[in-house]
Amino acid sequence: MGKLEGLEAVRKKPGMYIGGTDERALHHCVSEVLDNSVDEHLAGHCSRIEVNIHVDGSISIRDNGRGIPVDIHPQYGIPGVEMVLTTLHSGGKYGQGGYKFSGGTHGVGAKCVNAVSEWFEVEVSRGGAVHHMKFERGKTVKKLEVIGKASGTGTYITFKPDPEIFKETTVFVSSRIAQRLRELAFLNSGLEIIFTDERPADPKPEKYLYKDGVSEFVKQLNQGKSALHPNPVRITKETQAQLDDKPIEIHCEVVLQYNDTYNDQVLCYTNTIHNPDGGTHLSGFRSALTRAINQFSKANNLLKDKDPQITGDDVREGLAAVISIKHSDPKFESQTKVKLLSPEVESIVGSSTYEGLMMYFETNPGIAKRFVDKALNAARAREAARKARETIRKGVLSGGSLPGKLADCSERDPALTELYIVEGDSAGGSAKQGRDRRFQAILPLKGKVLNVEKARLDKILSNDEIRTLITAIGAGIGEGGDSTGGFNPEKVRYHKIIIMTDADVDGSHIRTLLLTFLYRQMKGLFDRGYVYIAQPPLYKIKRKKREQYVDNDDQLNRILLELGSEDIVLQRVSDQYIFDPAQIEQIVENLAVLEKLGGGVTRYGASLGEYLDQQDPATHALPRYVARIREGNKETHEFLRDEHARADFLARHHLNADLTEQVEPGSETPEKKFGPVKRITIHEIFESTEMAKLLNALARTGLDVANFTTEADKPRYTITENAGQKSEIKKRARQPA
Ligand code: 0RA
Repeated sequence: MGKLEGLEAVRKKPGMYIGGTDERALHHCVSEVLDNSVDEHLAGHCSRIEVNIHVDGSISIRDNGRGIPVDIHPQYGIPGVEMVLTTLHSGGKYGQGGYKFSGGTHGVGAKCVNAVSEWFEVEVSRGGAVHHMKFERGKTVKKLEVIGKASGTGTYITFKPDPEIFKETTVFVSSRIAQRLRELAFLNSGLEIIFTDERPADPKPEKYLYKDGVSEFVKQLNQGKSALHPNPVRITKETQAQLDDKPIEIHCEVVLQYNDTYNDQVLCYTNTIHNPDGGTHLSGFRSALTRAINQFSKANNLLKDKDPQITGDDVREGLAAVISIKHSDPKFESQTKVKLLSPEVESIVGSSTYEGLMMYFETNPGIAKRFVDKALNAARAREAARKARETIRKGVLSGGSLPGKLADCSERDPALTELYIVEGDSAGGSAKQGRDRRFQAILPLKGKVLNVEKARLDKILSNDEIRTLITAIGAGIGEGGDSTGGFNPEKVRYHKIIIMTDADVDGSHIRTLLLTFLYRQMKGLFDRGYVYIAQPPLYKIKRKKREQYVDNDDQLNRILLELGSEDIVLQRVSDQYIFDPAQIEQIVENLAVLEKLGGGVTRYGASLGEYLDQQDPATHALPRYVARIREGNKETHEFLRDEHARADFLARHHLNADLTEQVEPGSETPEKKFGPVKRITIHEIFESTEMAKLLNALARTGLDVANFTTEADKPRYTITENAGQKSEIKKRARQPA
């Protein structure tokens, strides 16, 4: 019997397994679990994925795939799901899940996430039963157990990232997750993805489902721009090949549509993983596109003698495209999969793109001619831009004078200096007054900066504001580095370039335009981390002599709490104990968080007060589930301590364990024919762990929330404000149901 390696290694070196401990890595965890569900879809077994962010910051991913195997592994004697989630033993029986295409992380992903989770819960519906397991920091705390009957199959995973690992943040960013889910829905046509962020007061589920997948993706890339032709061109091909005597399978899908801008946007994916640095699929596509357009223009005599040669850059102007390949054994440059290396892909994507395009051109010659015209236009403009850039470079680099509007600093070492780009002359004036002229330079820009997405380089370079900016930064523009006259980061005159626009809509527009320009023409600034955005404080709080600037709402709340508890005396009646201001602050803050988490209970119509009364005096745990029973307009609730209580409840009511809403069998029997049916839903209160922790923290500060309801008439605490007004607290205020 082989030895199984545990997950300690993942906790010790999270960087090696999940790529770090920052916000990116945090979201990467969601992708890892998600990828497994998507693999199930790619294998033809899953049509729906649901993702929910809960109020306590945990997240659930539910799919209707086959479910992780639960049978006992013959060699290791533990259930498949436990192997899959707790041991680094990859390959073998459950290693690849029998997938033809997979992100390649399969079998490593979910277990790493388990390792870095404060808790991790899995429910597998398989073979007619719902199985449950729970882990904490990668260790099994509840063995696999059947907790009810299943109506179908699937996997339901919930985890809460461990703050001991993710020290920077454990807060999921909704937009980030939504974007990835949307992307996945585009890349997997027919896969339905439902996303709900339950943290806002009124959560709204979002549904992503695209019948035409990648084509809809490209149409979306072109949203807000005018397309050169109504329908995207779509090319697909499925190939079998031999690689080192092993059969491999490659599917490729290429979709493109031109728009009226001058930039290109080509997104590359391998097995639904984004490859931001492209690779062999991208290079195959690019050369095929150039070849096809040149071939068509030659065959139809569309080039005049004085016309320049059409290059790859020219055919990419205004191009929106998505390349999505599925590969049974892809090779990437690194663990992060930013670039595809598999050499065989280049010719496969290249030849299918070329053949597909030539066929399309044959049947749509009018559109093909538009492609050629667009490319020719670009070629002519390229010439003009080259000349304009040359002039600028001469101005900037041959000691040309700095723009008059720039209030430069005296320090000459770029590492020590800052350039503030401000909006308009008036802001420029006050910035000049407030600056330290030794190392802070000010550049006021007038009005709207040109939208560089909508203009060609020659036009961009004729704009005064842009020229001023280029000269002030002093390092040229464009690709290719110094030798070819491109942007040279070594020549940048300030290592902090700070965009300081007004805090209004115009300001944010100008900031976007500036960032776009810098990104398009001086990308090296971003690679080196030289670009900053100044964020003025949101509020100023004044009280008596104190004055303070506040950056965000969290900070504002904290300060308001502090100020609010300053002149208050809170006294416990039983022993006359007087809480100190820091304690009051702590109590108020804990109560505020408790109320927020309480949304996880009240959203199901149950009362938070009654829920908190259920705290187990011995273990301090709060119930994990609530059953909501509705019969006509009558509604009752039953709190269920754990999955056993839930299993009992389900058995008592003859219900399945994996359906969200069901009618109690028998409640619609002939005898009761005319009465209303009993609809029952069971909800997991993911916030229970956090709420129990808060109750304990409150108890430690001396505020015993648990036994509030006894001796209801006697005051337990008194509050005296500085004005001498006294109030009494008897019972905990009830949350309206
Ligand atoms: C191992 C083997 C099989 C499926 C899975 C894992 C699996 C993992 C996850 C994670 C989230 N959702 C999932 N769905 C499936 C193959 C199962 C079979 O052959 O029946």
